[in-house]
Amino acid sequence: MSFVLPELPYAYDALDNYFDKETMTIHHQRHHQGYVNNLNQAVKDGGLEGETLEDLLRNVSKYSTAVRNNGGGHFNHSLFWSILSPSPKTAPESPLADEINKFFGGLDGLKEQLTQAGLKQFGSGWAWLYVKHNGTLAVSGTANQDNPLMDTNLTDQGFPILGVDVWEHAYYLKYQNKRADYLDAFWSVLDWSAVEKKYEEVLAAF
Ligand code: MN3
Repeated sequence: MSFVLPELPYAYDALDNYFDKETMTIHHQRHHQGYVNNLNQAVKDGGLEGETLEDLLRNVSKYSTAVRNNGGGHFNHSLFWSILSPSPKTAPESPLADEINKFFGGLDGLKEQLTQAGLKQFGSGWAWLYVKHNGTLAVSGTANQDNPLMDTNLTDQGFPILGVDVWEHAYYLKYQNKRADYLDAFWSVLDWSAVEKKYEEVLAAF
């Protein structure tokens, strides 16, 4: 069973005021498709057919760089598309909102920390809100296509529930070098109902 590119749950131009159609099309059809294709090849080369994506990432230190980069690329982008919406829920509710208040002093505090994690990432990478293995919430940035699921992350391990792509391919056509403007736009298309759903899935798996 090969990995497949998930369809976007909205049209390529649906987020157009914030994320333009051309960027969304290239990002999904070429970048993400490329990670899927290369992951399938890397899984075949490594004799890893049948492993779930999550299990590959949890044990990624044992596998090739191609599994790490492309498995991360597939997982990260699948999460990213799923938390965006043209008609987003603009703030979380309890219980996630309570935890955000507890760890970040409110939604604005979380947005500030995530934005800083994205801005500080030198070169390509991601900024994350994730649930640590002890159940607490945390923010981190990772390079390339790494994420908090990976066992190569020694200090920031857990289950990502919100990720924002800060590779230039995610914003350069519309925002050029202005990563801060792109990160600002991200909050306008982030659907908190999708993040709440991820959070509930993670808690249910504890
Ligand atoms: Mn990307």
